[in-house]
Amino acid sequence: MSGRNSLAAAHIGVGIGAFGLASVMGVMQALSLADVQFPERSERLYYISLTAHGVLMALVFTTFFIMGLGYALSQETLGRITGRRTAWFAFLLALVGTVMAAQTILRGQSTVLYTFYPPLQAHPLFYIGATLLVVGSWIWGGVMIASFRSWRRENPGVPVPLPIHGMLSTIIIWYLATTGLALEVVGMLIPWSLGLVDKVDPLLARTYFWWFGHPLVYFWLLPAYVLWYTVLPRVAGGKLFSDPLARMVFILFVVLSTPVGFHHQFADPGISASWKLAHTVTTYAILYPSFVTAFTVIASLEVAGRMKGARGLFNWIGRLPWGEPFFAASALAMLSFTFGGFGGAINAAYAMNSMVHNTAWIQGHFHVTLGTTVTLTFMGATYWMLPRIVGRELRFAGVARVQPYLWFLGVAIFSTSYHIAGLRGLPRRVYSGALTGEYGAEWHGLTRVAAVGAGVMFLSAFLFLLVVVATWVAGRRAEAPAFEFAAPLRPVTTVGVWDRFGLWTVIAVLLVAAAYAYPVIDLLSHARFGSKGFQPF
Ligand code: HEM
Ligand SMILES: [Cu+2]
Repeated sequence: MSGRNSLAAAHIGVGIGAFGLASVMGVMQALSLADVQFPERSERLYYISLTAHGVLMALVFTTFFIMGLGYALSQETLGRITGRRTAWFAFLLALVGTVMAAQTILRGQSTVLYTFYPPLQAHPLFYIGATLLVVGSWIWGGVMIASFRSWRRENPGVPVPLPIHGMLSTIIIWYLATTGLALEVVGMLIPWSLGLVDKVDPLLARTYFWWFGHPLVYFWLLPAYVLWYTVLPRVAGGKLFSDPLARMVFILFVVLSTPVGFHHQFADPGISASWKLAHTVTTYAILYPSFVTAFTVIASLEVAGRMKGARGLFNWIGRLPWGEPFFAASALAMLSFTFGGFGGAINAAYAMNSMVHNTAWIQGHFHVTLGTTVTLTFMGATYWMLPRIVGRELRFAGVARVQPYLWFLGVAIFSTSYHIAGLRGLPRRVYSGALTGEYGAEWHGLTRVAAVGAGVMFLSAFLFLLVVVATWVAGRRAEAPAFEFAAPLRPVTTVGVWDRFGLWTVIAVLLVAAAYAYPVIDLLSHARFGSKGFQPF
């Protein structure tokens, strides 16, 4: 592989490879839940698979894809990647870490699910491998920042290109988030798994995990927003409705995405109700930048429809390029997000949360959000980007046109079923929907319907991989099309307050400290909650 976008191509290739492997596991899990017999079906295999699926999808696919996207955007908008050798070193580090962690999962030594809560204990190489993946991503962030600074020296007084504004925001969020993860993994789990300390405090570990776990959501989501703001209006034939609003949105995420973690810990004892309330307030605050995004992106699409001659109130929708794979994927991703956001607001409300906590509703929810809003956008972006980074024409373009619709249909069946089954009490993370005997009858039919949805998703995943692999190895070589970004209706010409990353980072750090310092100090003074390791198998 050579060429100016080979870094991007390598990262995206690894990400999509992880996605492909994990898709096979996903469909197997759905069959198991529906009690469809297949060879080797067992509880043990279920949890190994569930851990591998969660880690490969949520951590490996997303992180590699986002790193690759970042490099492509840096190359194409700043005209450089400063520190290519370092970037390749980081790639290898992340890859070695991933393989290290994955092999301990597949051997059955790290069945800790993707949340790795103690007292579940993994093999030390699982934690060390995950750490290497994160360290690799930190170096990626460093290379991106170095590229930006080098560009800034040559272009003083010019507003940072919007795609890079979004990526830099993503990187700041990632550094804030992974600080919590490092405290948990390096400070607690690695020494504990090596036997250097005898006990860990599960509640403290969970608190660190969710310090990481919610901003993780914005680490996934912001790159999708970058694509919606900067590429989608262009593909739709229109203009970005407002550039400053987009910058404000990215910065609001930098400021607000971390101090919200307790909304995942409503059911945990040992954290006071007032701290849970404080994190609930910030959680509802962070809905606001997503509402602004919905407004701005939809307004941009309306501009596109009107530029193509639409006059009526709604007929601009029909003028949009629904047969274009990137457009269709992103539009369906946004539609899913209206449902996902609705579910998220329910999860974030203390009383309603207790109704859905740890039920199948949760897997219904995150396959709509992460599994569709983010994933489908990345799939569409792959169709858009691949010819531009490997210099080959898209193969099976007709398949690429229907594949996003198929995914949307599959998830609609899959997630609706699990949402309802969850409301009827089906727990999350069980290997059989029939385990509870007669009571299980209330949801058993739903797990079967969900398995049909999983089959449709799997078919769609397969078609996606088919297009990607065929393009990569057998696409007709062609001049790589340029990366074209949407022009704003009114361009921003000066460096404004939303470009002051240093200032916003300081505010974000202060808010993280306000949200976590007291609860963490409180937990650290309760060493009696220590727990010995628990090996499930
Ligand atoms: C072919 C498509 C997919 C199918 C059929 C599928 C199916 C499933 C099933 C049945 C579960 C088990 C739920 C449980 O027992 O609690 C699950 C869990 C999960 N899935 Fe998927 N999934 C797919 C794609 C994705 C994608 C694209 C993502 C994210 C990018 C994703 C992320 C996750 C995560 C994070 C978990 C939770 C793991 C855990 O509980 O530790 N899945 N999936
Ligand atoms: Cu959250």
